[in-house]
Amino acid sequence: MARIFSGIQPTGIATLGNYLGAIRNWVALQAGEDDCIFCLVDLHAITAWQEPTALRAQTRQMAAVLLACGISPERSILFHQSAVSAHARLAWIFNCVARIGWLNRMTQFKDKAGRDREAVSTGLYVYPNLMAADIHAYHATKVPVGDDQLQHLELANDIAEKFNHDFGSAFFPRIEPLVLRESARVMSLRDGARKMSKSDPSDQSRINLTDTSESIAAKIRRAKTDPAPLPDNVAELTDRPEARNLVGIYGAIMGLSPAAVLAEFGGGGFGPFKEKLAEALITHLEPIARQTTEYLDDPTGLDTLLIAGARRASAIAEPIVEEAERLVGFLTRSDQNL
Ligand code: AQP
Repeated sequence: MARIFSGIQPTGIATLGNYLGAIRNWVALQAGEDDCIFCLVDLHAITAWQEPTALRAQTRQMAAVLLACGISPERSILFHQSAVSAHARLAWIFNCVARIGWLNRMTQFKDKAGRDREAVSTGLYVYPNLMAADIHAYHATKVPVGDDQLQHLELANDIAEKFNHDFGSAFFPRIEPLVLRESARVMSLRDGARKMSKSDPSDQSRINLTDTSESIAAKIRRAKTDPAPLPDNVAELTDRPEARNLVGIYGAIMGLSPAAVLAEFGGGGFGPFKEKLAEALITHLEPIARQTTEYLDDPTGLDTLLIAGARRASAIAEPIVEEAERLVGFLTRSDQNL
């Protein structure tokens, strides 16, 4: 039996991209025999500016969405990262293990920092070290990730290898990326070249998992497309990012390959296809939005679940991180015999 760790940033309302690319895979993983730990990574969230009041609300909201999607607080451990100090403590050790040259190669930092690299937080730069700590604090060995996170996982393995070498132990195990099924990468509804993102300034660019049926229908109706009808074969989607994205979303929701979607809609205009797509999304997402509201109506119940999750997470991470601290040479409680 292995331990699976994955996280999501409470930087806004979870999107259809988060759902198809991550959350529904997490729900499916719960049917297996591995232990599952799902974390609301608020420490990662503040690598970019978050309004404090909004961050608190978004953390509860993300918990509610995950529960509504089917994450079970009994089967899995669900908690927020800042409630378990082991993450930050191990991340600091990893800041001192990872090399600047390793972080300089991280393409996600380059993408997220953009042209204004001098002005972003140092937290954004060391974000991969914290991600390594998130996983290694639990000796987790399986991590479900999208393609964009593979480089960070390789870094997490490099950090573990150097730690093990420097401190003469085989303490941290290797991590394997978990690629479950063809993980859907969902793109913005306004620009097929950019991924759908919960912190995109344009609400029209994304489907939020809490959107009303009317809002979903309107966003899909307005989604950017091109003037040509839908093609008959998948190869012809290559240079049509917006069409490819909508076909991909419909396929992911309906459990169909893009070829099967085109067999049904190829040759037709976007109008009728968009209607079917909106219908499928509403059927799938409406129960999630409804249950999210129910969870949010009981913030005390939600907090009780999160606190219980944090206790279970701490019980696993504390002895692991304390041993890492001991290996580094910190005077730990086990040395002090008090
Ligand atoms: N558009 C997407 N398509 C498929 N998968 C996606 N994920 C995010 N966007 C898409 C996956 O969702 C998980 C959690 O992501 P995250 O919150 O940790 O950070 P992110 O990847 O940066 O997601 P966002 O929505 O774009 O957040 P912001 O706007 O805050 O940067 C990850 O497994 C991710 O791959």
